[in-house]
Amino acid sequence: ERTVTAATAVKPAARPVLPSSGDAVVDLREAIRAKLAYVIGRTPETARERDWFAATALALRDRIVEACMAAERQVPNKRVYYLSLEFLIGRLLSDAMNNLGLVETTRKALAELGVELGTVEGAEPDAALGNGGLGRLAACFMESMASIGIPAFGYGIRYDHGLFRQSFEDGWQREAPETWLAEGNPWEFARPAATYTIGFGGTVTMSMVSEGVIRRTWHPAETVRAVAHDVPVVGWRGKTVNTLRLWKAESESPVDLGQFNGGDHVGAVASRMRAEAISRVLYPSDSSTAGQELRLRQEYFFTSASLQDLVLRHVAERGDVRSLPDHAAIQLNDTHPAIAVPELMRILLEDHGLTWEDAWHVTTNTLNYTNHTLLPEALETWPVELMERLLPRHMQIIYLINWMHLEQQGKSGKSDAAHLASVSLIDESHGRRVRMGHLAFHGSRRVNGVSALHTELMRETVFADLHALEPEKIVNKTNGITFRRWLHNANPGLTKLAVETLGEGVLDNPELLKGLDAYAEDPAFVARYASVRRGRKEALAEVIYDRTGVTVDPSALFDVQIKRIHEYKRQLLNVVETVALYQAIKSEPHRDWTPRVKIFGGKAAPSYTQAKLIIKLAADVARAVNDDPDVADRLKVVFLPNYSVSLAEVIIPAADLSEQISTAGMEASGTGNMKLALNGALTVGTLDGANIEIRDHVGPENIFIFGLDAAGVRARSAQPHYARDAIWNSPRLAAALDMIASGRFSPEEPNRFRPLTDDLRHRDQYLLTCDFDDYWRAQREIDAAWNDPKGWWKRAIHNTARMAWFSSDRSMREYAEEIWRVKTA
Ligand code: B1H
Repeated sequence: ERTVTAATAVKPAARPVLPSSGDAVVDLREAIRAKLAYVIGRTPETARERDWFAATALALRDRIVEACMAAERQVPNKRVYYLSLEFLIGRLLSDAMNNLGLVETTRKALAELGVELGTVEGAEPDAALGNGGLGRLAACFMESMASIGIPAFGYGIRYDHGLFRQSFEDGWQREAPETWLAEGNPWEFARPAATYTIGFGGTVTMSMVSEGVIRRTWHPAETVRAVAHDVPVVGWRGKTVNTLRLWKAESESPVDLGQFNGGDHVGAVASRMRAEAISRVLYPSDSSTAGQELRLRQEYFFTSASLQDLVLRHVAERGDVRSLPDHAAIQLNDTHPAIAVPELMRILLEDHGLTWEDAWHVTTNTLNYTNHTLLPEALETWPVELMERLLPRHMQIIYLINWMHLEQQGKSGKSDAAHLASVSLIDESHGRRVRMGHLAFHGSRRVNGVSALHTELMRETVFADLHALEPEKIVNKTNGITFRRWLHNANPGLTKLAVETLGEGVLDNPELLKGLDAYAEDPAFVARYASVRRGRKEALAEVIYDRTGVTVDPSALFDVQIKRIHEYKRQLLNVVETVALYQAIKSEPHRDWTPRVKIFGGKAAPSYTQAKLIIKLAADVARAVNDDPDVADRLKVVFLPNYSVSLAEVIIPAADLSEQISTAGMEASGTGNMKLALNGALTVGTLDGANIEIRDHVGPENIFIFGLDAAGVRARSAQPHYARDAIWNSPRLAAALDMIASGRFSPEEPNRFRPLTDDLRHRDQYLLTCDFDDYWRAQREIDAAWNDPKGWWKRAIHNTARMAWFSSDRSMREYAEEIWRVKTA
């Protein structure tokens, strides 16, 4: 299956380059000491935490390189290329140590140097090169591909600034730039040799190559260089090392000396600034499109660099570009790289001289597309006028693809205007715009959704007409999460308990977690499981106190909603229920209310006014509730600032209850829901996204489902005045809304929350009012369940035991078999 070619004939060293003392701890200790001295330029006495982190990361990176070289360097039969504008990888140190089996070795090596491992881990900045679930999924997939032996490259952008840092000023979100690269990145290798030229703008000329054969050539007006920076991704037990290749934008000429010498010092670097702007910052919008020119430049920049790179590699290894589909599978993570369709066509036509038919065959047998959302505001379309200006050749190719596509419809007798308008790659309903979803769909071999429900809705809604033309094209690939990060690393206590109960094998095969079902009522096991949770809750209580000043009782129910702030995710439903609960406690202060801590975390897009107001409401409600002596310790509300991957790793093992309460049909999958259930939090959720499959796996008795399902949402949305009616029928909801609208939580600005309450009363697009009463019912059922600890722990343990299917290893095996047709190790 694997062959060696001339390109790799020079055998690299198969053994470590450094001499070994025979003692792993001593070797690593000395390696770290050497990095500190010779790379960082510090002594153990003068080193800061950040220096120790860099030295440790550099020493471990050597081990990753050695693992990579130790494996025979052969050309794999087929590689996967995962193109994503986002990779939300977070910290890499514990990942690397764990997968190399070096956690204890590193701990001891650092201890001998007088440094604590936890401190060093804490000094690593998060690589927040993503917004939320879509970017984190790409990171989990990269780790899983390396762990199950799929040869893969991830391709993305090396943003100087990842997702903004969030703080609260009197409860209002403030954004500050994130600076993860300020002190360099010890994990990456700059690869200036892998540099490509990316064009923008300009003109297209035509020339006659031979009788009747016309060649079009693009002459860009502006060019930018894409420089590769590689981060090695080491798999479980160090088996495979893959590469995350991130492109940095650089100018062709750093400074215009003529302008500089003429005294225009700013103008002299203007074109450099314009070029470098492309990889400067991650767009902070999740589930909606930015729609700006710079965003399209980012999309084309990284897509073109990635395709040039992989085509060059293919031709070097195999000689003929026509065999690309046999040796490469390209996955487009949402439509952000959908420009790959015309760009691959252009490369094949212009650089390799393929005929249109051959180029189309190669393209549509190499590309695949994952859709992540059906929300209309997130479906990318670009104005034709902008595309013509920025990417004139691509626009021509898109027109030609579309012309042939529509022509084909005519030939099959489907030429009515409504059908053609619906399947066309160009939307002509409000100005002319290119539909990137349609383009990706038409140019791909397989198109997948990310949960069973979402995939079904894709077939029924946005892609219904395209689906009818090619009914085999859409497949489902339910999302997953990497258990190495979200169980083994984030929750070592629970992992140790699982290993001691089930054996080491559970680390390699999560299906063995099912064995925990037998212990769900075993008093000794339950006591240990509960004590692990208690430890994590105490740790989280400390973090909460440090970051918010609020004291919480670790024996209370920790009720967690952590995710991007978005109206469809309905944090507002949770806050309104909090207000209703507050009113109920106030009116019966002596009842035995179940003590709860409502914990929120998540960022709002900086321009998303309504989402920011929801954060402010949560903060104002928190202030009122936390200070009210009538409530005492029975209800606390906290909003942790700057939610991130590393904060998620602290919150998730401490959660008792997981809030997954999106409007049914709107959350494509969710992956936080999987992380929380795996760690034993019970879910309160709607029948949306992967919640449905989680229910199927953990059992309906171990999850709290409420509210309308997707069909119910569709039906209710069609009814006039549904919000008014729902509020009329729910005195509890009406009272909570009145309290918020009255200014009770914002006496300094009584009308502050009117935009929220008015919207609920008059529009309520996300049907919060319709689901409120059933949500309240579910929450009170949860109160009662919490008061039966045996029953609660039994359910929690069943959750941990039955979540194995949600491993991203399973997702990646499904992609490998059914989409990529690539062998796993
Ligand atoms: C998801 C996005 C997204 N879906 C546009 N769509 C973006 C759309 O910057 N943009 O323009 C950024 C992100 N993100 C999420 O993907 C879904 O909402 C989740 O339900 C899903 O679990 C996740 C991974 O599939």
